Amino acid sequence: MRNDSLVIIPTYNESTNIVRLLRHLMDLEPETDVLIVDDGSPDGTADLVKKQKKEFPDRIHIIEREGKLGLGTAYVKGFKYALEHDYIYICEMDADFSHNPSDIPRLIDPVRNGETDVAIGSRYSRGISIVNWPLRRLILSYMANLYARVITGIPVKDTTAGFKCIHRKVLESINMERIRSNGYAFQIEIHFRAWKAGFRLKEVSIIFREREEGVSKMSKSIVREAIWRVWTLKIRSLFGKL
Ligand SMILES: Nc1nc2c(ncn2[C@@H]2O[C@H](COP(=O)(O)OP(=O)(O)O)[C@@H](O)[C@H]2O)c(=O)[nH]1
Ligand SMILES: [Mg+2]
Repeated sequence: MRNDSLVIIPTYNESTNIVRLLRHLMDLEPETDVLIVDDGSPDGTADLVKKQKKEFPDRIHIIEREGKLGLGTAYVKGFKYALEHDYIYICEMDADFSHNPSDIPRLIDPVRNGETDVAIGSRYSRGISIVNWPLRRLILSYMANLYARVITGIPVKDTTAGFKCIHRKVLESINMERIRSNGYAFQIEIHFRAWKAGFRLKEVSIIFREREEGVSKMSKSIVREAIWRVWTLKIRSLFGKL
């Protein structure tokens, strides 16, 4: 019997984080299952996951892809897996401890008790709760969020948040084949589609910490994608073609 919640974690070269993270997640109460979507990490992340899986064969799952195909398509794979395997509460999370695994129950709870359909771990709902980011990165993220919010109208402060819990009915209503974004824009797109479909979004304040191990995979092209993508989303929705 599987648990009713699944935490999906895309990974690319997270060997310095993944073992500790999985241990932490396996200790959570109530229990949740975990799905790692690894893009053929050259550092052997997938092998470490498979080793841990031996201890928790029913709770740790892994999808291995051939190469670095991006965050968006990794999540789409993960969402499809979650729906096929009847999970009800489906979470997104990074592997680098920027998201505190202990916050997972705080995201699942409001969805489970019917308070909201999507619970978003927010860095901007109570001032700014980000630790160890250089000012440049903070300003970039803050401005990107403001920009995305003003253009799309999504009623949340942290539109690019990658830490959340989504009820399966939201994912069932979204046509995954139409999702085109791959980086930060992917998070904006999920929030936009959920909100336009009439679902409720709620921000849960979290503290976000910059990774201490491994390296960031953010790139200029991911930022550029987000700049354009908000306009396409907005315009398509105006013409009823989301
Ligand atoms: N499967 C997969 N995971 C990725 C890819 N790019 C980034 N990730 C993972 O996505 C999460 C967030 O990426 P990160 O590099 O920390 O981005 P940042 O937090 O914006 O600096 C981490 O768990 C990464 O390992 C990718 O192309 N494929
Ligand atoms: Mg990170």
